[in-house]
Amino acid sequence: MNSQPRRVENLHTDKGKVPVYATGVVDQPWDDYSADDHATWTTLYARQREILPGRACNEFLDAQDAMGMTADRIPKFSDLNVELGKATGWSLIGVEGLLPELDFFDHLANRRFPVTWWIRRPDQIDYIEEPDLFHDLFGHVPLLMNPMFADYMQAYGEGGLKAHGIGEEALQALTRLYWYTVEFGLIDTPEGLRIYGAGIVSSKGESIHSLESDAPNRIGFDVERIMRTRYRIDTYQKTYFVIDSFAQLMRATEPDFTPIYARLAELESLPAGEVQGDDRVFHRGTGEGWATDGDI
Ligand code: HBI
Ligand code: FE
Repeated sequence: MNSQPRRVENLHTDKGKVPVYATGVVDQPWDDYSADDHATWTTLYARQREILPGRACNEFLDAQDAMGMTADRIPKFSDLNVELGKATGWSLIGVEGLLPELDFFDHLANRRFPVTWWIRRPDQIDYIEEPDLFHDLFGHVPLLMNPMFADYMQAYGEGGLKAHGIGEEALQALTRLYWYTVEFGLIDTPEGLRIYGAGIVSSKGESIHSLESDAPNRIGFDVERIMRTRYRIDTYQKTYFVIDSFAQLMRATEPDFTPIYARLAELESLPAGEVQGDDRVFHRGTGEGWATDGDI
């Protein structure tokens, strides 16, 4: 009987929520999932797949189907690893939850994606503050089937290991890059604006808000602009960055970031919700498409 891994809750202290990091890799205790756990997966999966066609990019939806993810029950990491291994050489490992950056980067650099082994409780079905199995498995894993995105994720991990050696500003810059692409990224496609970020596709409210609300800014992808931009973790995003393709993401990680970090160290960070003069604004309202000068 493998020891049932403990669910590591964030420590709630008088200074607020302090994430408790546990870096161990745990086997997915698939036989121990309760009927409630599978029912939570089914409810969330069906709810998201109800609204994502036409909102999530086709690469996400097609990959999710291709790898055999269904609403029926919580997928087995071992089953998904067969498909992932064939497609891009990635594999899933079970973890307790958030990992210290260095551990996280090392896994990504070696094409291992850490997935939280436990799923939220029924009373948390609409919102949970930390990444659970649904966020990781439903949100992050399908795009690892896409070769270009899979390459970006590994390059991101390698960049993270380098940044860890450089210092805090470099780490902060990379965390913002992850946040505004992997977690909350949008992509411009011939069919229109679509979602690829895991934090959006795993949230019903934000899947609708990110594309259809007039509140947030939608700005053309620019690595330095992203690395300067602060973000909020407790509300819908005030700014989304829009890529033209996954190839654009991959190209962005090719240069050495050291000169960028040096420039950033001289600049103020930017608030999450403001448009800057030279931003490429993706204009909504009068149909989709890049705003022409002056109509920002
Ligand atoms: N740990 N398990 C896990 N999953 C994440 O997505 C994750 C993490 N640790 C750090 C982290 N993400 C972010 O700070 C990245 O920007 C590094
Ligand atoms: Fe995430």
